[in-house]
Amino acid sequence: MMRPVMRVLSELCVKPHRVSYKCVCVSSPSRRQSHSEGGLSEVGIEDGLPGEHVDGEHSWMCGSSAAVLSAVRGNVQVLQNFISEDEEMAFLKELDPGLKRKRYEFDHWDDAIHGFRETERLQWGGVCAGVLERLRAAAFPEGSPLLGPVHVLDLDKSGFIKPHVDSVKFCGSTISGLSLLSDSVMRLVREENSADWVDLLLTRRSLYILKEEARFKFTHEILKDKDSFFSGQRIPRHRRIAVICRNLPL
Ligand SMILES: O=C(O)CCC(=O)C(=O)O
Repeated sequence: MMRPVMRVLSELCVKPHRVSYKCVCVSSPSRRQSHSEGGLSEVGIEDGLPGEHVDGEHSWMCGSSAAVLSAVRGNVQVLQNFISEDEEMAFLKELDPGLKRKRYEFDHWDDAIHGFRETERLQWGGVCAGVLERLRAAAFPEGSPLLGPVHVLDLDKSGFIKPHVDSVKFCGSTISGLSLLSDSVMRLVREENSADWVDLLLTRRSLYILKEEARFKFTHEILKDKDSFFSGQRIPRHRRIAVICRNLPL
């Protein structure tokens, strides 16, 4: 029987997506690479296109074209240093004892995620409850009904999340997650044209917000350590814990 927690990622919110992203770009695109064969080009930090970046987004977002960046702009955001080191410690203190009693799983039934353990949590201690209040205020429209339990996803250093599209059936317009313990790269690839991609640099202690089209018209994934590059720069992936909130469908 499927355990209740497994339903959160696999049944309620995630529809695994097996379209051939890999043949487009197996490793993170790099400025040093030629993308002519795969038809990829990159708009990133050093392209000298100041008009393509707003509010310092070049430090956390790059993509295959100015058009794809425009398409997701407004529906993706990464707020760096959203929590302090002390707040990160508070989450670890609450979460680690429970997580450490579980084993990382490497053979998920639907193959969407590899090397993970997870839990849900409804009640939080003071510091974490305060951070979650801040997260909700930053990420969700006022009054938007939220999925009660917060989803906690612990990826082993060798773990990764494959490209998938979130199901609209059980989750609303927005997903927002805190990244603890490690930087990572989240890649979005347009479902209808896999040459269109956007990479988000999720720095340790940042908050990401994904909304609307960015969730439903693009797949998202967390890159494995060996593929973890952002705008040509290596982003080592260590163990990473994501604390994820979602709203309910209207
Ligand atoms: O680990 C993360 O932050 C991403 C989780 C995810 O892909 C999802 O919940 O759909």
